[in-house]
Amino acid sequence: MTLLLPALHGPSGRTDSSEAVRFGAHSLTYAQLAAASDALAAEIAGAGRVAVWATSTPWTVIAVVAALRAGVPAVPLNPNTGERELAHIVADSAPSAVLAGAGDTLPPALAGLRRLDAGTGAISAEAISAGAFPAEPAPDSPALIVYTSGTTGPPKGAVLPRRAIAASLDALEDAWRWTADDVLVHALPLFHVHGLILGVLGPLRRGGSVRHLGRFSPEGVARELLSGGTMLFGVPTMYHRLAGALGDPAGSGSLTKALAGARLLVSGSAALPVHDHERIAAATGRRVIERYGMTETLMNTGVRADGAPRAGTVGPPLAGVELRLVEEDGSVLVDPASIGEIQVRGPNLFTGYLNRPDATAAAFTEDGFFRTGDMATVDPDGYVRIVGRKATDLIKSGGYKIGAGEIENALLEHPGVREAAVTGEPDADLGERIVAWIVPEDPGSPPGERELADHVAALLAPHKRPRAVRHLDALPRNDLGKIMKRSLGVQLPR
Ligand code: MCA
Ligand code: AMP
Repeated sequence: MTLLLPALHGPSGRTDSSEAVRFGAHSLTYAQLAAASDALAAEIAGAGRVAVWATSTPWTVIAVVAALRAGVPAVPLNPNTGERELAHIVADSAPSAVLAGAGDTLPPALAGLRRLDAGTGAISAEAISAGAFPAEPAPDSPALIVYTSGTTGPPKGAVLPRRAIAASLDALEDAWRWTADDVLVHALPLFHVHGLILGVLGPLRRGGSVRHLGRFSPEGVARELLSGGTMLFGVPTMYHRLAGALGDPAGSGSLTKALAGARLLVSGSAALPVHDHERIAAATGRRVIERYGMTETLMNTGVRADGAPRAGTVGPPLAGVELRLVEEDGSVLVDPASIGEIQVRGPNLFTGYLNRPDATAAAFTEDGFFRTGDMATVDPDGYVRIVGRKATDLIKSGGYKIGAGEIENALLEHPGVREAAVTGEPDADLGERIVAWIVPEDPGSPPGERELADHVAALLAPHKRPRAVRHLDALPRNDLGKIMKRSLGVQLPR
């Protein structure tokens, strides 16, 4: 059976001293990562599911690799998650333990769980004895459960099987000629697909390495790319900030050199504006390539390393991915140049939403295609162009997907809010910024912008906080009482 991480768990794994991961001054070789994760795996073997306190540290890598080694599904948790969202995720995923770093302080919502700290301790002699770990679990067995927002209600847990991770990473290997010699640089959070699966499991599956910046900064990107980094992964907000830094006369020299010298600059999670593409190309002579994915589908399309990057396109379907555009009535588009919803099928897909058979059934067509909700056209050479989203109630801000409904519910819990509607507005840095339209309980003393932002951050997560609050006397509603968001000046998909 093919192993998910052969470089760590295979008979000819990399037990040498080559670097696997580096976070600032803290790095782990393949041998150290294998020993530390095996030690933790021995402790969690047989557990039903484990949560991982997914800080941007080597502890998260050890914990996730340990869970994969033990064949125990892992639920990565955003350490900034607010109390309401965290309580939902814990109740829904019912982990039997939480894996964290030794110094981490965990919130009360996790207090009832057995805590195991990821350490760099070596595996015990007993655990190392033959049979301590199961063989590679079945390809369809769950590896990770990643929570993702929908238009309404709390986030849903997307169950990602091992075969989806392996298939998607191998399709990227093919598209990008990704090898063990690559050193990936990024600063993405480790509780989503982009940062964790592509950004950590990607290098580990290839036997290469990753350098995580801890926190994004153009200086950090320049430093790591100039000292051996070959690839950069980021969300459009990061490329927007890099484009800005390139235009800054003070210190842009090393960044220009760093970006110009990288083998591959890859953007994903949201659309990279053409303006930022062009600013980076003009300053460095290098073009950023885009790939298109989703928590539920992992990666669907991508511009190939030897392909022609074109601003505004996300490239052709990756190996093994069937992609089609459909009309509103579900019929497959005959003219791909007209706009349709993207549907995908392939080994890269999730198996369903945890505890949500209704949502899972609604997400798939009868013939097994996943309805992405993304609207696109296809160029004559097969390059996909995403032109918008079906749902206006999904907001992409800083590369995070956020449902308007969950923020509206949180706002309505504030005593000063009588009615609330949330929209996304174009934002040069974040792509979209969250705007809250509220009818205050007392128009004479409405809750302040900061107060509402803190309220949402504490209940849900800081990236879900409104960046602007607008007061209204009443929300515009149609005859059925439904809020007419178009009247709030929301930018709808073209
Ligand atoms: C701010 N903060 C607060 C508040 N305001 N905390 C509590 N209450 C508040 N009111 C904190 C934040 O938690 C954060 O803390 C810090 O202040 C800065 O927050 P913010 O300004 O919002 O963010 P930023 O620093 O400007 O971040 C921009 C970013 C970020 C770095 C681009 O948005 C980001 O990392 N985006 C990546 C999203 C991503 O990975 N998406 C992938 C999912 P602290 O300092 O502790 O952080 S999509 C996916 O996976 C699919 C498959 C795909 O296609 O890729
Ligand atoms: P998430 O559900 O957080 O994984 O986000 C997935 C969504 O991000 C997709 O459905 C798209 O709307 C969007 N997305 C991801 N990559 C791209 C891209 N390269 N260009 C445009 N949108 C993207």
